[in-house]
Amino acid sequence: MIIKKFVGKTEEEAVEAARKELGSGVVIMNVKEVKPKGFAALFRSKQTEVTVALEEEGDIPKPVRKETAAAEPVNRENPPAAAVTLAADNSQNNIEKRLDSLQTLLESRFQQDEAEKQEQTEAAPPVEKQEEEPSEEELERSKFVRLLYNTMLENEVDEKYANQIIEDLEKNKKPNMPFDYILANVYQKMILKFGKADGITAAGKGPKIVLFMGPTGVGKTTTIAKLASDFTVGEKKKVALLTADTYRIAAAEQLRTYANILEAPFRVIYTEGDAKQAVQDFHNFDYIFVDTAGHSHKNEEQMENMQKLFEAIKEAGEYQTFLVLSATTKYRDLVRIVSSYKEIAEYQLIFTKLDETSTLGNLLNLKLFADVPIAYVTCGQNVPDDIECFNPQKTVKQLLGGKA
Ligand SMILES: Nc1nc2c(ncn2[C@@H]2O[C@H](COP(=O)(O)OP(=O)(O)O)[C@@H](O)[C@H]2O)c(=O)[nH]1
Ligand SMILES: [Mg+2]
Repeated sequence: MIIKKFVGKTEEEAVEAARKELGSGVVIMNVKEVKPKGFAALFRSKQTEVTVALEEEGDIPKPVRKETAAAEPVNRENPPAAAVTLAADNSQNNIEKRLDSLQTLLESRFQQDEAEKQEQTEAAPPVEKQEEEPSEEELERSKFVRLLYNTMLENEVDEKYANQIIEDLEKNKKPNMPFDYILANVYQKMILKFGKADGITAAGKGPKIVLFMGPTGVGKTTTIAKLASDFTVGEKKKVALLTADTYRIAAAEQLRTYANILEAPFRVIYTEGDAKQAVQDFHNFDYIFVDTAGHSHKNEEQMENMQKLFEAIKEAGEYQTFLVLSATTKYRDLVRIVSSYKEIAEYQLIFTKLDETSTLGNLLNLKLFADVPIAYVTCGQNVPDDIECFNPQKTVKQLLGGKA
């Protein structure tokens, strides 16, 4: 694995520089703002430093790469999105920095576990020594891997996926693998597994119709309000809001209230004809967000109605679909929900209520089970603030025991 830092005026600029040099297969490991130090701080504004990794055959950095790295010119005065190559001999140090406090945190937990075990063994009778015992270092290493595995399980990553990640690691295992390298490897694999979502994108021509579906009470309407606010106030786009949730009067009123605040047009759609008409009427808008009734995925009639509505909208224009799920729902139920909605349309995921759970394993489980990317996450009831684009780096850190 190659790990390198790139600095640019913006995150995009730094990532672009990384892609240019290492190709599109790079995985973003960490993003942080860097302030120039000392005298330079007077003349240079803040920059963004992106740490990327690229997996290679054979993996562990070879001395050859160290030479190449050292030979690379680095303009220290003014690095223009420049690659600051990390020499292999101090990589341990750098990975530590890269994963912020994660490494330190894991190590302290590791030592804590060790101390507890020590107490237990002191009380236990001595075990007979076996021949060909693995070295002390190797034992420590497998304990470290075990700790990563257990941390994933504690965060409710499904055993099947946690096993896959560890098996992947074992395949690339080399003797004397440093702890940091193991950690970076697992971290990178998990980020890769999450992949990248497009989120809501602009239409080629005409409005982009964005449909939101999902079970009752997960936060569809609230999420639509957050996104609509972001697009109208933040990006100055024209957004129309429609609701097909005619099961509860209060549901339509809830979206109408948000529409009024945002000064966005609002309409209730009862039939497929209404949906087509609305798309025509708002043809000069940038986006049309459509709220739907949350109903049980077990109710076939309701699912059929939803399917008909979606068919009508698909014919009416360019569209995207999002399935809204709550991070607090049980894994088994989530599995059933994602499967039943797959019959209606292809979708990206939005996870709500991250603030109401301390374990995010379901995000990874569902991504891998449904093989669909996560676009947004919400973490509170406040409109419009409590929503963000899904950040795999942040989530993976949490899944490996880092702070939220
Ligand atoms: N804690 C928390 N509550 C949320 C979040 N998103 C929505 N809610 C709340 O969940 C409840 C149901 O939301 P609503 O948007 O009406 O859900 P819908 O039935 O799917 O449209 C409301 O009380 C929302 O304020 C979130 O990210 N965190
Ligand atoms: Mg609703």
